[in-house]
Amino acid sequence: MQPLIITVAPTGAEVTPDQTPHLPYTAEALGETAAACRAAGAAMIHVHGRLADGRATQDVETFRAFMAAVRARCDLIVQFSTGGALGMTPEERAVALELGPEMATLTCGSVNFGDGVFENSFPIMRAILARMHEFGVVPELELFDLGHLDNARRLEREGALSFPRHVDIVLGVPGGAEGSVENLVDVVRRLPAGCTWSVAGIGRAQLQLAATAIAMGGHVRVGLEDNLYYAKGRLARNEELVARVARLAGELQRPVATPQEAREILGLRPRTGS
Ligand code: KMH
Ligand code: ZN
Repeated sequence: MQPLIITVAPTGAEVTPDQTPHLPYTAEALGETAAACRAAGAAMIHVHGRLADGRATQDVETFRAFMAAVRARCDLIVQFSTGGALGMTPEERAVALELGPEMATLTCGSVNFGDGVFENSFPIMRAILARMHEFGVVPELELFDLGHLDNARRLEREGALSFPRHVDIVLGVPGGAEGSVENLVDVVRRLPAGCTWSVAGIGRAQLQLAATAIAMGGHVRVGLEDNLYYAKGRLARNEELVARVARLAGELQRPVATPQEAREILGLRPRTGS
């Protein structure tokens, strides 16, 4: 099996600072969290922007400062969100790609998201992909529902996307595919040859699906964007969630990837300087 790539999604767009004292929503806090998660075993960081008061933003200058704060402290792969927050326009979501992060997410279809809708029509997906191509950003395909893989294959047939790709299977969003081992196995079984994959289990599904992915040879995403708790009633710090996955991998005799090993696995260029 490949070394395990652990991605941390430390902030997201929907979690608010009043829900947890551990949300790193400033550049300084994000940088410190990145360094702590790197030390705990993470290889990649999934970045959302926040304003000083904690509100979500996809603004270029915020992403510039957040990326610099991470890069000043560690060598994690920096992956930008293009999902942003519910209700943002596609242009707003994709504007910071001009900074050329190594990777960015592409959600492969619309999905109910709590009481709202996370909108990803084909025109939106094509526009975000075109911007990624323009700035040489490698997409990570986010699948929130079982038909999203079929949407990605349609984009491939159109020539907008090529496989194999790295795919993140997000399970347990209220409105998306349930966070079950059955759903994970179903999607993994249908992935095109050569794809690598990770699972992001939402809420209580995070731990069980992380353990399953380690055993299956996949990769894992954890963090407060997806799950606020370390255990019932006990709020988590991002680095604790990363460290627990790294320990589980150790018990299962699966090595944990450094960022440079993860770059090789994901076909990214080796990082030189900042
Ligand atoms: N905030 C969610 C509506 C992504 O980062 O690419 C979408 C999201 C996906 O978080
Ligand atoms: Zn996200």
